[in-house]
Amino acid sequence: MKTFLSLALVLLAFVPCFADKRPNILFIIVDDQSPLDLDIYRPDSKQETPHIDRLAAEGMVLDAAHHMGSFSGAVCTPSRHMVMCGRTVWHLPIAPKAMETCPPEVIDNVMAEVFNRAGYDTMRTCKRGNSYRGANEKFTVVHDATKRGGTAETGSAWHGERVLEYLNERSSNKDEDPFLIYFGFSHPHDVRDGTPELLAKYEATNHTDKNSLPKERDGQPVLPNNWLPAHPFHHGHPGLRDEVSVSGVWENRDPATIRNELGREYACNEYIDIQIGRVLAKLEEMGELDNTYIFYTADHGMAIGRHGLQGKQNLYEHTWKVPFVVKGPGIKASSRAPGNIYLLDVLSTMCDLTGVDIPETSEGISFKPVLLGEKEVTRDVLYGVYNGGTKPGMRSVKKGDWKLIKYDVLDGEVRETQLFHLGDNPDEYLKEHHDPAVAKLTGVKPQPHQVNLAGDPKHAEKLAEMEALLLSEMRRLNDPWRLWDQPDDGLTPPARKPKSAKKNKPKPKKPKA
Ligand SMILES: [Ca+2]
Ligand SMILES: [Ca+2]
Repeated sequence: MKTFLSLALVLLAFVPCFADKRPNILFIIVDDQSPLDLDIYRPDSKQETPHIDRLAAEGMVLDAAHHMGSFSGAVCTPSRHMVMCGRTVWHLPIAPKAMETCPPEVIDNVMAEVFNRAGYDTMRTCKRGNSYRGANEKFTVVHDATKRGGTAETGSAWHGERVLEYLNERSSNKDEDPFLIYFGFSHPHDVRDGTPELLAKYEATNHTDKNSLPKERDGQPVLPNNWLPAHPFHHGHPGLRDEVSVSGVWENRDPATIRNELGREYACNEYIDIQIGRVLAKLEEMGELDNTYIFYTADHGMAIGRHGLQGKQNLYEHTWKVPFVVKGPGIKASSRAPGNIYLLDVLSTMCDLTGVDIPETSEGISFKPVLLGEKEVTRDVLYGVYNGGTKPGMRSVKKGDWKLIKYDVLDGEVRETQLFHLGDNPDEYLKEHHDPAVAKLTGVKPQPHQVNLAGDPKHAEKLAEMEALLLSEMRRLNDPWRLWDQPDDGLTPPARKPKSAKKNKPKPKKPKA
């Protein structure tokens, strides 16, 4: 009897009272979406996403959320690793020098593992591939499949259904544990096959004929204001899939192709938004909506015609930045802050918001103080890299309104420096945007000062300051490369792995007997 009583007392001590029920987390991540497609970042966008707008109206929009970059053409892969483990780009378990820069215990401290240990129920649905498989498998319930079709079963509704199923099951089981749901989508990554109704709304077609151009129609999204018919110099990754072989775009950058492709993207975005709406309605019905932190983001941005580029392998704002919205307890409605965050800060922030210990392997900085309105930013300086093509690749650094991008590619053939004042030139206009033929198509005539300022003697001091800042970030973050005009720091860059190394490896000759 005595044992029974003490057991009952122990049990009672662990029954959570409703008042301090721990908050749930719904983490929504889409694949390949520029923040500039969305109304919340570009109010004149034709894009309609009422449920994302609702999250923004009831929560906070971050204006300077970035991914740290990639050493691979598949930018998704490092980006999704950073989300899962909170490590900086060169310290990831798949980084070129991971043996020296990443401890093996990272896998025991990835998002799902941390929250499983903390007593959360964890569930995930997302695309398959170009991801952190070991970390994905840690979710207790996993429904991964790549769904980029134009029907409910083959498109984004499939991911929505998995979350609804999971929530329905929890309701019928009266499961009271807090949950972490990783609600990932496969779209708007190409192929951007929208549903017929939404394609019709944005007047786009699922264009498949490489030998013709799609029709340009009035109701399509307009040409992006920083559109160019071609990038002014080679981006440094010859044969890059996203720039040459995406179905519907290929190497075309003409207005008809770009407007149609944006229409397709918008159709996919709105279909995602509909799924988000269904899940929000379910959470509301369950009485969980107000006790859930809801994150909305993408793994990286996307060019689709901006600066003459199509893919995700560049460091202009349209691609380096990600959309980022958070709604939840304590976050002021319709609030906004720059944040200066990276996707790799998500894990630390989730822990901080829910009172879970931040794992030591996470290098992210919690932006909870930003969400609660106590701070505007978590850091002053942001660093970015694209290094998936020829080496050392592209680097960027941003501080306040100033941003530097450098290109050192194609064995020294391209060595370029761009300096932008983002306050004066947020769309990063180059001199090519001033070409009357371009301005006629975009309807945008940039101001004379809206150019790359790197060659302007008036800004020589600022340029030197930003160059020094970039070098110090590269050193601080263990970037294993240096650019042509930087000291080599005695580094031995990682050995190049030619793309053909795996696929076309010649069969070893049989040793002669
Ligand atoms: Ca992606
Ligand atoms: Ca449970």
